[in-house]
Amino acid sequence: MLDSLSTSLKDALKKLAGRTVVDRAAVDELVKDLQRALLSADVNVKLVMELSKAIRTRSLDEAPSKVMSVREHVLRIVYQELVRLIWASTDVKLEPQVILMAGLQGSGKTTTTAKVARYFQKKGLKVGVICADTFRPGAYDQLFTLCQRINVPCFGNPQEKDALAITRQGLHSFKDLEVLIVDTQGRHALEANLIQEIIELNQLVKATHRWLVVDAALGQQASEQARRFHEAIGIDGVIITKMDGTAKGGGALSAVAETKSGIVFIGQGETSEDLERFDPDGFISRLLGMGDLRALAERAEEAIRAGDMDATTLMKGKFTLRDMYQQLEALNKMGPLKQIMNMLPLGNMELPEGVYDVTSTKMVRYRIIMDSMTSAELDDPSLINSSRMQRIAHGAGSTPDEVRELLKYYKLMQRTIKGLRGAGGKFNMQRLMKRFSGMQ
Ligand SMILES: Nc1nc2c(ncn2[C@@H]2O[C@H](COP(=O)(O)OP(=O)(O)O)[C@@H](O)[C@H]2O)c(=O)[nH]1
Ligand SMILES: [Mg+2]
Repeated sequence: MLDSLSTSLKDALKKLAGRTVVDRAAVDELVKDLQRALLSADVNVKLVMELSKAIRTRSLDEAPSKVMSVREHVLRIVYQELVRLIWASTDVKLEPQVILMAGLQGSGKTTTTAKVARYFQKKGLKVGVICADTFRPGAYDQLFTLCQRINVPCFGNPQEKDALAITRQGLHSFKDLEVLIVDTQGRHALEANLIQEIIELNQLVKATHRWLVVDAALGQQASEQARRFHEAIGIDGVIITKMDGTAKGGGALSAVAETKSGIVFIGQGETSEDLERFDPDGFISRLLGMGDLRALAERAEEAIRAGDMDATTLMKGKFTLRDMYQQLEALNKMGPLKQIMNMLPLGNMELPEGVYDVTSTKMVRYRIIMDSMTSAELDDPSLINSSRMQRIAHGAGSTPDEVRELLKYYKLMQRTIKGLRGAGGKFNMQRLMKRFSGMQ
């Protein structure tokens, strides 16, 4: 999907690799490349200009963190601005609901109706589909066949010309099902009677959601449809179809986002499986070829939950061996520490090299050593003199050297924490992580 856009964005960013300073010429060149890529994906000129301006100013004005390379610094900004450009996603609740599908003829409504039915079916809900298209010949057969393939009941009546009557019957006969999806008719243009019919259908079915289906090939023109249907029935979600077949998807996405209608799904193929939940973060990450970052951010969040880091203790200035262990445990859950630290927006903080060196095997050893310390020693490691060290080592089947190493590491961590507190005023791991996940 959007392969050429993705390739040109990645190429543009590649040019920054190995640079040590963010200079104006490099940023200008990057911005020009980005503009070219976005415009050829049919993104609106005004949006492209706004985006370029934001990227240029932020890249030059914001101080790059010492632990981030120039490329990472700019990549992060490009990423955030692109997400902002298409930031429009909506919730899909897994509960009983009626969904009205709107859109012009040929946009992919019927195909998408089956895809959406399949989506809810896979989530374990009882789904039924109603064919309210009495305009297009063969509309019922088309929907019926698609539904048959995925084993979803389809209600319709090719003899009946009144869409409201069919829908009324459909609602009645499917009253025991949980999710009902109503496929409606579309004409070639936004005709007044088409709009009138969908208004009446919407009132009749008391739709929980009104989703608009638009063809990605429309590019930025998608916004006109989104606006018209929104005025009529209050569109609360857009599905962009045929992303697999056009280079203009970027235009459709940004145009729809601009109308403030959330994008629910993206269709990218003709079978009922070719539907993807739209999520701006993941989408842009993949576009820029940085899928890992998101996964990493998710792991960071999990670690916060699991590690239960007590930021307040750290703030109060007391940092015990117990705290250290907790920190290490939490950080280790996230994967290679160094990689994570490189991505954290730590300002101009430089972490001592040794902080990265604790492996999980080491941690197990440290845990055993700490288990043979007394409570008082854990709270106040300065109590540990050489005779205590002997005792601890003996109890843990270890050597005094290893105990000394643990204490040395503890001091290093303590200094680091103090440094963080001094540098940032406030040290709050949770906040740090939040900022980190904000750049997913
Ligand atoms: N490649 C591709 N084709 C699609 C997609 N969605 C729909 N189509 C095709 O677009 C054509 C029109 O789709 P249809 O569902 O009948 O549109 P409707 O008139 O809005 O109901 C059909 O040939 C579909 O197979 C998609 O995401 N990708
Ligand atoms: Mg149709």
